[in-house]
Parts: sequence; structure tokens; C-alpha cells
Amino acid sequence: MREDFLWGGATAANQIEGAWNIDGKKASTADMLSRGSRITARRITRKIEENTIYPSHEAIDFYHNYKEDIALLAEMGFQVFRMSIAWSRIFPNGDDQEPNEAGLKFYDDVFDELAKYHIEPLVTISHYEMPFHLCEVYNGWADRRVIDFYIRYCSTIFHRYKGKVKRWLTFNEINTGTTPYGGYLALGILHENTEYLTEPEDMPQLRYQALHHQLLASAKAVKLAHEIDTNNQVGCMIVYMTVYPYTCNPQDVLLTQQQDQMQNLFCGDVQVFGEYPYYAEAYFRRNGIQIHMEVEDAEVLKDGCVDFYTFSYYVSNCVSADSSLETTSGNILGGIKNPYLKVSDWGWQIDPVGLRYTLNKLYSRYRKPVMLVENGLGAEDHIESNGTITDDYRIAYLKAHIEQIKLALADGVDIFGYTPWSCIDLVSASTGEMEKRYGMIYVDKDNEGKGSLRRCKKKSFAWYRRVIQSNGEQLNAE
Ligand code: BGP
Repeated sequence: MREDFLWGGATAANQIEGAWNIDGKKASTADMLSRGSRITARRITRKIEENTIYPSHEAIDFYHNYKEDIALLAEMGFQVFRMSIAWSRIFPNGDDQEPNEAGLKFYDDVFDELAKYHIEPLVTISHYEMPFHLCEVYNGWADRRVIDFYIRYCSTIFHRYKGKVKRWLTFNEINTGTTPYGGYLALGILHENTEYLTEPEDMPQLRYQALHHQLLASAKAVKLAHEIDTNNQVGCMIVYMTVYPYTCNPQDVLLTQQQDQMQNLFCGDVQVFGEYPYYAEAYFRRNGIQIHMEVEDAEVLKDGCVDFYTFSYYVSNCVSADSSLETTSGNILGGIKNPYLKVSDWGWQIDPVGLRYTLNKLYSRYRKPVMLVENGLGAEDHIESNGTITDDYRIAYLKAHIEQIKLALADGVDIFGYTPWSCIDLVSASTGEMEKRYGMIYVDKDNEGKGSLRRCKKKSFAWYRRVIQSNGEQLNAE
């Protein structure tokens, strides 16, 4: 690897912190999600119900364990820790005039703790959550006024953490908003007939309007971050759902290109180039979608181009004009099953070579420094009688992807860091399960919410420490 390569891991506030309603924090959109499973979808409850499990309410209680957790990350040799700030900890309702001091103090403490070990924070400003009040009263990002609330929040944290944080991501996987699934998850839109996270009532017109507001908010945040501190670097964050044509039938190839454009490239194009791409205009025309733009919007987008590009990569899928083919699930979107690939226990196709392909594609398009800020294997772990967890499957997954990063670097891609998902077990975003585990650190807690929350190191912990120590040279499990 290049010498300045950054190694670390990634998390999100609502999936680790817990403490959902203390020290002034109020409910976020994530706090209204019940636990689901591989077969049951998560419900969005409009009120907190008794006898319903809400995984984010306690999560792994990073809020009270952050010192112990950061010490473990330091032991692995982390140089960067991707985390998010819970908006509802800083502005509990979202539209408050004044921030919540206790919330601000918590992140001061976390950043100070990271600094003790020379770990740099990479901060996602909004990772699949917003104050639930904004959802109830404004229907989330559907309302343009939410841009101002977000910018007030950004201004508060940019000033407060000036000098402590220098790399920011405006929205996690912003392009999730191009799918119905992103309606509530990413945009905080809650229609009357919506009950389940994965199958919300969908109004594409409104959803794309909301996404437009998010893109504006992102651009404004980039500009503001630069104004407040010239050392600030701001990136976009895209869930890259790599797609291949199922066959060389030109119809399959064309469909693949179209899906790739609208679902993977559209948001990144706006955030990197500062304008809507031509194919999006055509897509909106063909689908009867009219984005309402104010006169200043074009300039706002132009003035807020990101400094670097980040993305998550878990899976690839195939696209075909033939609707009878077998499908498989995936991160956010599934697709047609690829006969050359194996799947995880949750049906996600594992495709390390696709990562090299994707890195080359992104770098040749954007020519911006790239960072892979999520990638990992959700799997069930089993504690052996001597207390160890031999997660060779996780090591194999991560190793295969790191090898492809090295090859992409050799291809000439300017990739400068890697934060796998995750470093510690946490709540699954899609299912709310605890037992879909991603960490190198095990957390004793099950799907029912029971367990001591005790942390222990998995086999991948020592493996990843060696990987970091050797800067990616020693990849074999011992
Ligand atoms: C990404 C999200 C993360 C994370 C990850 C794994 O899309 O940004 O928040 O959860 O996917 O997905 P899951 O938790 O559904 O297994």
C-alpha cells in the first residue's frame, strides 16, 4: 500500500451509541424502527410502543463505553475512525434555535479520546437518521426548510469541532434516495400508508424533490465547511451497487447502463461536478417527474463540489431484460443472481474483483481521491468453549477485498483509505438484528436485546492488527 494509506473502521451513531433519550437527546427516525429479521421487515412505529424491541435505543451502548471501545480500536492500530454524529443529540427536535450542550460535549469527549491515540475521526454528518420531529412535522427532506435546519446543525458542529475534525461526509449513501427504500431511511419521508421500512408508500415525484433538497444541503455544507476552516475536507458518500449485464445481449447492456446511471452515478455526479447530469434530466422527463428548482439552486450546486469521493461496496448484481431469472438480495437493492459468485448468509453476493472494477470506474470518471468507507461481511459468529471466535470467513472476505484495493492502487487509482464495516458488532441497518455481525470485536448481545454487552476480540482482531502494522503486506490468517 502507499505509505500514507489510512486504515480504520466504520460505524454510525444510531447503530452503536444507544442512550437514545438521555442528556437531552430526543428520538431520531432510526429510534422508531422495530427489530426485524432475515424474513421480517422492520416496522416504522409512529409512537414508541411497549413490548416492541427498538435496537437503537441501547444498541451497544457506545455512549457509555466509548473509552473502552476506542482503546480497543487503538490496539488494532487504527489511524482513522469513521463515525457519525446523531443530529438529534445536537438539535433534539431539528428545528430548535439552540443546540443541546450535553450532546456537543459528548462528541468533544469522543474526539479527545480518539486524539489521545492519534486516531483521526472521519465524521458522517447524517447517517440514516434525523430528528423524528422533522419527519412528523415537515415530512423530512420533502420540505425545503429542512435544508436550513441541517445547515444550522452543520454550522454548529463545524465551529465546535474546528481543529478536531477535518474530514466530513455530508450524507451517508445519499443515493439510497433514488430507491423507494430510501424514502424513510435516508429522506425521513413518512406517508400515511407506510408501515415497513423496506416497502414504504412511494411517491417518486416527492422523493426526488426531497433528494434535490439533500443535494442542495450537501453543497451548502461543503461551502460552509471550507469557509469555517480551510483545512476542512468534505466528501460525498455513495452506496455503490455495482451492476453487470447478465448477458451480452445489447438490451441487458443498455438496461445495466441505465440502472447504473440513475442509481449509482447520479448523486455522485451532482456532488462532484456540481450539476445535474443529462441522463437524469431525461429520466425525469420520461417518468413525469418535475423537480422544482429555485433560481439560485444551480449556483449552490456549483459552489459546493466535494473534495473527495467515498463509497460503500458490499455486493454486485446482474441486470437483465429477462424477468424470469432468479434474483438475490443485496445492500439496498438486490438483482439477478450471478452464477459465478457465492452469497453471504443474508443472500448478498460476494465479489472482490468487482471492487477493483468499481474503483477504476470511479477514478476514471471523477479523478478525485477515493476512499472505501464501508465494506464487510455480516455473519453469525459462534463463541467456542474456550471463549474464542474463529471468524475465518470474515478474514477471507476482508483479505480478498484488500487484495483488490492493492491491485487498483497498482492500476493507478488514487485510493487513500479503507474503513471496513465494521470494527465492532452493531445493530444491522436493514434488519435491526444484533446477530448479523460485522465486527472484529464481539459484543455480547443477542437479537432479543439480551446480553452483558461485554466486548471480546475475535480472531479477525489480531489479523487486522497485523494487516495495519504491515500496511497491508501481511494478509494471511495465522
Ligand atoms: C450500509 C449502511 C450501514 C450498514 C451497512 C450494512 O448500507 O450505510 O449503516 O448497516 O450497510 O448493512 P446491514 O446493516 O443492513 O447489514
